[in-house]
Amino acid sequence: METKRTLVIGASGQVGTELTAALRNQYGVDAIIASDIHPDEKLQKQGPFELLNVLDKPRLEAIIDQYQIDTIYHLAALLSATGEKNPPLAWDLNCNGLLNVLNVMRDKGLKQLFWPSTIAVFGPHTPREETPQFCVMDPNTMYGLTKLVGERLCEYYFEKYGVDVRSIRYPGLIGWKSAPGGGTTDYAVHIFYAALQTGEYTCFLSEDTRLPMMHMEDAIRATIDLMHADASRLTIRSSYNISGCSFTPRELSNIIKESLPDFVIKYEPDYRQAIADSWPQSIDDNIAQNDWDWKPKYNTAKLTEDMLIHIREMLAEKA
Ligand code: AKB
Repeated sequence: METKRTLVIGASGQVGTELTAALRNQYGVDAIIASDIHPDEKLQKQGPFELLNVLDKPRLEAIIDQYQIDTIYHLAALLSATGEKNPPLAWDLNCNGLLNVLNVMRDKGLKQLFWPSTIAVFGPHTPREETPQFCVMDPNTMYGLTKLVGERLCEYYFEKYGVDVRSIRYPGLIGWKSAPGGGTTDYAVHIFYAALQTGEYTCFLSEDTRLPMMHMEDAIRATIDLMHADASRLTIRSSYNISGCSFTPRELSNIIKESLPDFVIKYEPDYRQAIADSWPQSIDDNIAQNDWDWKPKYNTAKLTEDMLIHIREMLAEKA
């Protein structure tokens, strides 16, 4: 029997770095082909790595043929803040990149695709608390609207062509192993480094901006569990709501202050405030709980403790 392998597109990003490592632990290094638009020395040393711009369909097809790929995790995207700086690129990468992957999945008969959506698919007329799976969706960022288009494409390719695509609406993701980039929720990672390194942080969102968040370990587990879930139980082929915890910058900084009493936070909201104000504050994930037994492990206090422990260790090792 031929060995089939998995391709991670966007493997150097915040999710890609941790997901690639988790998949390699589970399936072995050679079974997971990492790819990214930029060279990545660390990933290149760890195992198979290919340079790939997902907009280059012939190159995508060549990699799939070369490694006998049957499963793809397609993570490459422009996020909310960078998407507002370059809307045409966000459209091109997020929509045409996904279309390339979906067409290749269909035409080559590949087995499974994971593609992440986001809480940014919701908008100002969405119910903001305990946002349900199905409700008004009127995203007003280029990122949000490309992800909503993506969700509809995923469901269409599942219904029409039988592509086994699975997806999660990630909230803000918080981890210490990889850096976020270009998101509105990134403050919730930067704040920990600042608290430990300088003892002060200037937040680009206002103190009472409540957003749904999740520890990266929960997000990676959710992703892999959804890919392993029995297809007959899955009722959503657009993208699943999932919930971790929700907090405001003030609440997070108060928990940090319990460990670092001298920590000082200031607030200077910028253009990202309007983006955050259009998003939910908390998420109802009942369908994910029922369909594939989703349950988060981290609440805000546990997440804070874990971030402080690991970032303190990392900084000490570098010193
Ligand atoms: C962002 O802030 O853009 C992302 C997201 C919520 O999808 N972290």
